[in-house]
Amino acid sequence: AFVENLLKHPTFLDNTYTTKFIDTTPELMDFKKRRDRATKILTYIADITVNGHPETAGRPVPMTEIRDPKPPAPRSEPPMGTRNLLEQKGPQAVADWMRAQTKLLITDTTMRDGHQSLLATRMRSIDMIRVAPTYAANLGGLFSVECWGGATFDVAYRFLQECPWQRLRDIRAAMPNVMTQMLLRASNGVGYTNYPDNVVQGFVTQAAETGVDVFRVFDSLNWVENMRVAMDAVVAADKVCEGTICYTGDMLNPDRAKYDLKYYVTMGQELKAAGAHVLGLKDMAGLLKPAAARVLVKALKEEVGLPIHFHTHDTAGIACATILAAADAGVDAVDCAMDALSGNTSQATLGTIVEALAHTDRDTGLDIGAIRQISNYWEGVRAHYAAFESGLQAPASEVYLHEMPGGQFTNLKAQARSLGLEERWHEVAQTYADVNQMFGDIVKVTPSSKVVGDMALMMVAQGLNRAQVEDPVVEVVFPDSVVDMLRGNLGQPHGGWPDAIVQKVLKGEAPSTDRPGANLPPVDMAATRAKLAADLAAGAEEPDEETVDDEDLNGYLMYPKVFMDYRTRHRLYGPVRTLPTRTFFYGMDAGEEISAEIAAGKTLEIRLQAVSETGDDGDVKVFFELNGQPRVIRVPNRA
Ligand code: BTN
Ligand code: 3PY
Ligand code: ZN
Repeated sequence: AFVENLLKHPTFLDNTYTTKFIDTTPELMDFKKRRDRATKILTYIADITVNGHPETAGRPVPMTEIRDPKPPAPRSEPPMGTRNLLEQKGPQAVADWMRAQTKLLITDTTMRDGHQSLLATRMRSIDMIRVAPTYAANLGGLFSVECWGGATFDVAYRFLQECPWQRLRDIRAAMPNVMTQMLLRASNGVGYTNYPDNVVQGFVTQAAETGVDVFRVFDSLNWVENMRVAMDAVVAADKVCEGTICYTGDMLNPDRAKYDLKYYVTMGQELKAAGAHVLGLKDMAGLLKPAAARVLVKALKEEVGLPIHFHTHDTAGIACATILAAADAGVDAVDCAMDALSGNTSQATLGTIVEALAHTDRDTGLDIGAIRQISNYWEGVRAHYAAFESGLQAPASEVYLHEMPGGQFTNLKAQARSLGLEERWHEVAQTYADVNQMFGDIVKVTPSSKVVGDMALMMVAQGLNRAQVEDPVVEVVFPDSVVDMLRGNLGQPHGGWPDAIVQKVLKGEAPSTDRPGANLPPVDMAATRAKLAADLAAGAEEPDEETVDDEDLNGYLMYPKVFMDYRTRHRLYGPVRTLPTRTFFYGMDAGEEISAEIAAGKTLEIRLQAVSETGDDGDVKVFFELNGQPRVIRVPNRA
């Protein structure tokens, strides 16, 4: 009944893994524990085989003949790369080298923004870790691999039943020569709300320790004041601090003068003064047009004097053109996704940029053959995630109207569908634009983008227009996130919040204009750790289930409930992160055999023999062979 309740629980979708402790401490693994972990994994497979995975129910199914994707072989030992430079000479040397060399440097975003923007962030660690040695050997000339942060942290615990820290540690170990990169929402960490300063500092320190080399730090309202705590922590950890401008509006349009060239140059100078080694230019919605990119990049290069790293999305189909314009204007590094996970709301196509610049003075120096091989691997990986495809058919210039970030677009569309508003999507898009104007034309990126999205969905669902919402005599119940933002809890936008809407939403309550972290008391780390350990011990059946290391503590501080739910499920299902993706989402067929390396050198060979009819007690017996020995697992049929 416990399993049944858990699987029915809405947050089952947040699955996990966890036992770093066991995985990294083999001497603790006696025979009994090994058997227990195997039983847990078999229980998971049996349950999914009989009842299906709740996240894939009713969704498109991968082709039946789909094969486990095989990464291309590493061609050599990993060459020296950017990570070696960072280790030997530090972050300033990396920045100096960027400016001194002439290639267009490339970050591969496939393992973070690529799948966040195309596959609802659902890519599993095993699919990334397997190909990491090939990146190290065959694409050692990449500037960095973005593989952590943004929505991936939360989704790993919540939906994939995996520890995000372990993902990072494993990628780092498998790819020792290329810098890893993460997206950090400054004081919002990898969450949707401002955290106390010591939580942000602790998180950055841990991320640096576990394996992040480049931190792209942004604030969802472009408020530099609210970025300092995170940026200082990155600098203190001796990692590359990419202080980042979020691009919004339409810079060359005189009717959108709020975000003009001067605005961006001033912010770039503030970020430099705040300690950035590199200036990030983050066009999260794909709004920067080629002509504006030319002007903006040139001005930032000349007037800020930091190397520039440009990020954009292909939502309107123009990302390659914008990147080429930026390259012409002297941008130092750009983000692309491997071909098979590029385009639409994702990044520009990596192989295409490499080809476009070959034999020019910005030649990337990357091996197009190696890129094709790796992209073919990603094509095979993507096929396993058919359930999470958005069904987006084409790029669209409508992005210039609504300005939704690529990472939010398909998510908001899915939310609209679940509210029965799918047919009214274009109305949602227009309303999103109206809400933006109502809030004073703000930067929209996580978490401010979520607030605008909440408000827009609410208005369309309730048939309210902007004039009604702003009318002091019309009663409106605002979403909590809107109230929170206008109280000042995400910080201050350029030009402040419009008075009238603040008055109406806060009903006369005075908003705060302080940096939110200034009013949040520090978390007592020792007490929190003790409480977490005690809570975990309360339900533990084995000693390893009580362990709380620094990574766990930081996971818990970001997402207390998500973390605890993950651990509860881990207790039941064990290290399911080691299962092939097909098995994780669809279970096994009779006669099928898989292997799962549950710890270094400890591989389970699992064969599904047969599945019984449902018995009078409602249970199904699932017959396995585990390393040659017969095993039977009973699970309730809930179908
Ligand atoms: C953005 O707002 O810019 C990005 C939002 C990403 C949200 C991710 S998508 C999958 C997962 N499900 C959610 O409801 N949130 C995260
Ligand atoms: C995130 O914060 O997850 C983003 O991708 C913002 O663009
Ligand atoms: Zn992005």
